[in-house]
Amino acid sequence: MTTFTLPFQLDFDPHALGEFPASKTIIRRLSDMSAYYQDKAKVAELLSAEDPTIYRFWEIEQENAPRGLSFGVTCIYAGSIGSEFHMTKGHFHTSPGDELYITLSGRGKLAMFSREGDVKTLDMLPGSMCYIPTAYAHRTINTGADEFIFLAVWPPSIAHDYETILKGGFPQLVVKGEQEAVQIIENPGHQRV
Ligand code: PAN
Ligand code: ZN
Repeated sequence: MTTFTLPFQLDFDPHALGEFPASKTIIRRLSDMSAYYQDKAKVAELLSAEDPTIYRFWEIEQENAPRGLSFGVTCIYAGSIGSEFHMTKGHFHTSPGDELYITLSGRGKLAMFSREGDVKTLDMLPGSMCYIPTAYAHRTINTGADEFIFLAVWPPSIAHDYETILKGGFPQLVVKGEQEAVQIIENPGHQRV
C-alpha cells in the first residue's frame, strides 16, 4: 500500500505510468470485456488470436475514508473492436460522490447517462476537465490514434456498480464511421435496468 504524508506533491510522466506509485493497478483485457462490445463475431475472432489489453488504471485510495480524496490515472490504448472504439466498462457510483476527470494526453469522449433518462457525451482533450455528478453512469472512449490518458479524482466513500452497465449497457455507442469519423449512435441493445 502506498502511503503519503499530507500535504504532498506528486510529479509523474503520463507516458511512464509503470512508475506511478499506485496502491492498485488494474488491467482490462478484451477477455474481461467481451460482454461489453456489440460485435461478438469480432470479439471471438480477436480472442482466438490474442487477448489485447484495452486499458489499464492505477489508483491511490485515500486511507482515511470518508475524509480526503482518492485519485487515479487511466490509460486507454488506441484501437477498436469492430466499429466500437476501445472504452472502459463504465459504472455508476452507489453512494453519493461526484468525480472529476482531467485529460492529460490523447483524445476521447466521456459518455454519461442518468436513470432519469438524461444522456450526455462530452469531449475530453488535454486541458479539459469534466465534472461527473453522482447520478450519472460514466464511461470513457479513446477516439484517437494515440494513448488516451486522464486523471480521475473522487471521494473515497463511493462504491462502484458495474452490474447495471454489464446488464443494460449505455444508451449511446461511440463508433468509427466513414473515413474514420467519430460518430455517436443510439445503442439498440440498451435496456433500463
Ligand atoms: C475511474 C475508473 C477508470 C476505469 O477511475 O474507475 O477510468 O473505468 P472502469 O472503472 O469503468 O473500468 C472512475 O471513474 N472511478 O470512479
Ligand atoms: Zn467513477
